[in-house]
Amino acid sequence: MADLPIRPTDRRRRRLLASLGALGAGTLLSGCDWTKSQGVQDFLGRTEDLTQAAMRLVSSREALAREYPTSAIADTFRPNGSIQPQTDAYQALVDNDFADYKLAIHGEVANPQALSLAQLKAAPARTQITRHDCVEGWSCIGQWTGARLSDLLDRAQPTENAKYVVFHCADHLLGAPEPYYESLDMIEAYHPQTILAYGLNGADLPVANGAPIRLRAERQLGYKMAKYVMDIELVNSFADIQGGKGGFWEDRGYNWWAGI
Ligand SMILES: Nc1nc2c(c(=O)[nH]1)N[C@H]1C(S)=C(S)[C@@H](COP(=O)(O)O)O[C@H]1N2
Ligand SMILES: [Mo]
Repeated sequence: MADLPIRPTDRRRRRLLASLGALGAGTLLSGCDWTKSQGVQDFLGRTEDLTQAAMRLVSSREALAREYPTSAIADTFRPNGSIQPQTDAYQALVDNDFADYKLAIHGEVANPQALSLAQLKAAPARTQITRHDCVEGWSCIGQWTGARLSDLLDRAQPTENAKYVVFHCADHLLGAPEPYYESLDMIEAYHPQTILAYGLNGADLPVANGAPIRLRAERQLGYKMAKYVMDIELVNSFADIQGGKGGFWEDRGYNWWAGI
């Protein structure tokens, strides 16, 4: 019998495993890596065509992103994208130290929520030291503290129709008419390292990094981690939201699936 041809899915899996190995060996960076790391660039290039399904074949829904020792934390967490939202509404929140901030959780939920920052800080929390990987080719290690999204979603009680969690932000990146937004599926949203962070390196989250809260979804690339989250909407489809692709950068051509 002739050799069995390698199925495309096997080839993709093998390529993924190889790139995970390359990332591990070549890019164990401490602090911020300001150079365009070749490891990250190769990794991103090679994983671009991976589907979410292929990714899930090699990492379980519970697998944790790597966590680091405190010695690996960068002095300053490099800010990127919007660093100071320009709207009057956001400036008013800053001026009052976010005392008037309320996070709405709405859409496909049985029990909509409106949570103050104090309520978010009182919710079950997690602290994690992780490496953030931006598609622009830099990485940075920081310690994040925040409310576990799983607990907040449980309070809101997603309906049977809920397939995605959409994060609507305060900022208009690149002067866009509509604000930045991002989304996760329910598996990533319920992952134990998915938190709404209000703390960075033991202090309040700075405005440059997304105050008062920003998403951390540690198995995803940087652009998924929405800063300045103003409300969270559970939906069955992205079709009616902005460009319909599930995120600011997705509407401009990036992959929706940004798992690493
Ligand atoms: N609201 C909002 N969230 C955002 C962005 C942004 O411009 N606006 N940029 C994304 C990108 S590309 C990256 S790499 C990270 C940067 O987070 P940082 O500023 O804490 O480094 O935020 C992501 N989330
Ligand atoms: Mo990024």
